[in-house]
Amino acid sequence: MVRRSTSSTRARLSVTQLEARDVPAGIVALEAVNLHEVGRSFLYLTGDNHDNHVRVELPTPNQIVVSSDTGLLRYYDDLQGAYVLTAEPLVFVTNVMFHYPLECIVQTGYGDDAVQVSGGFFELLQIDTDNGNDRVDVGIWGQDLRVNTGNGNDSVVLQNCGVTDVPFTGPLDAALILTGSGDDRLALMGVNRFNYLQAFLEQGNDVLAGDATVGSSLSCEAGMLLNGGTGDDRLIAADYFTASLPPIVYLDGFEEVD
Ligand SMILES: [Ca+2]
Ligand SMILES: [Ca+2]
Ligand SMILES: [Ca+2]
Repeated sequence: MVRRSTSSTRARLSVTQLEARDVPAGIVALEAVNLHEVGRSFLYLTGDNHDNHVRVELPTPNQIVVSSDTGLLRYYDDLQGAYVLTAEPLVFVTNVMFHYPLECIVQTGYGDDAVQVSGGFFELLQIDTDNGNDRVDVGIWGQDLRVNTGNGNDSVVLQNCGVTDVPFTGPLDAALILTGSGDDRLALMGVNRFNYLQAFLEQGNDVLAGDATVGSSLSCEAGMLLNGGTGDDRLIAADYFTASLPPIVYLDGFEEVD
């Protein structure tokens, strides 16, 4: 009887330690699926409630580089049947032929997350960073861009979106940026070209910054809807947004314009 009691106590202690090991900080799951029958590819990156740092780069149409400063990356490709599970901080995947269109969905959950996506052509790029003070950097060519940074003091930078010499033509069909509550900053740097751009900075004292550098420009061929929301919001380098006016422009909710 004495032995059973001791064993039971040890078992409970052991279970507590295992649970702690099963949820280390910064796990990121990556699933890349090539559906070669229909010629489409999907890329899913899922973070956790800790601080996830994720970068996705497509330097060439058949190469993808995914890296993370923290945690575990898993890669699965049903076209080649390859499965890689590694705790290395960098996963470099080559010779993977991604089909177009490519859809990429990044969901990093709570925590102070950093997501960077650059290069390549995306039919859909969707980034949700949820609550926490997050940073999102996007420089892509594509058709549908959706960024939602949730609550917290977030930073979103769009740099040279829709400008590329890859063999695809046409601007981003639609871009929708939501930064939620908190004091957020949205910056458009360099040359950006959209068909229709919508940004809602929502509650908090937010900043929308254009690029005052000579040669930078913004083109929105169908329309532009930029809303600072409630709070004391500031629009910096307004010329960047107003220099080339699209047919429809709504620029509202900015108490201070530089
Ligand atoms: Ca997270
Ligand atoms: Ca956030
Ligand atoms: Ca806000």
